[in-house]
Amino acid sequence: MRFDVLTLFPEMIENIAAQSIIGRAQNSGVIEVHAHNIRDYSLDKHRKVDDTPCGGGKGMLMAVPPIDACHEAVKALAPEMKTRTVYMSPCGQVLTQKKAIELSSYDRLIILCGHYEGVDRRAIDLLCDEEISIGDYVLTGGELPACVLIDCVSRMINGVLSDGECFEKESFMNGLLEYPQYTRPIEYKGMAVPDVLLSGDHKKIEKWRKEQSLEVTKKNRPDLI
Ligand code: 4FL
Repeated sequence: MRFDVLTLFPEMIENIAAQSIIGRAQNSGVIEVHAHNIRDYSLDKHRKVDDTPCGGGKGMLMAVPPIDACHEAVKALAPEMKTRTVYMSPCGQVLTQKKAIELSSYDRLIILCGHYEGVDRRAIDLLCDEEISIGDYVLTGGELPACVLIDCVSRMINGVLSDGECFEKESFMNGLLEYPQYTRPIEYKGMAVPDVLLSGDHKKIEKWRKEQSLEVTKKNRPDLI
């Protein structure tokens, strides 16, 4: 799968995507992450990309023409790929595991990141298929949300996770939060690993984990029950 990020801060994307499992997946060729600087598509001699809001108000908005030109150039890099274009925004639908699985079925995601006070609405209406939020808070820009989306979608793609990193039992895959996990030492600062996990009784362990999942979900996320 290919990701193309349209941003004013391409290094933020490149640096994060070069690390850990996403970095490894890029090196092995299962995914590609490309960041494109919208400023390179400014037609202004001072490379200006923003302007004041029509109707007045604080701050600056990203203008349509550089975003449109950047998107056009990026689309042409892989015109045959099945592509979805998304805008990262607190006004979008909140990202879920289900949405990540759905987006992983595309060959390519083009992700638009806003900065300043946002972007001219026409850029979204003209270029984007949907708007995605990563939660009910505002950040300084869409770059960290874009990295969250890339991470979350990538790990649903075959070949990104190893067997040991398998995701079938983790939080959200069954609609509940994950049960608590322990490793050695068996006791630390007076805190013991629950006996049942040392019992070797796989039926009992399975049952305990199900109960714990339900317990932690009731306590922290009753909305998921
Ligand atoms: C995007 C916040 C997606 C939450 C500022 C610019 C944001 C965001 N989800 N804040 N974009």
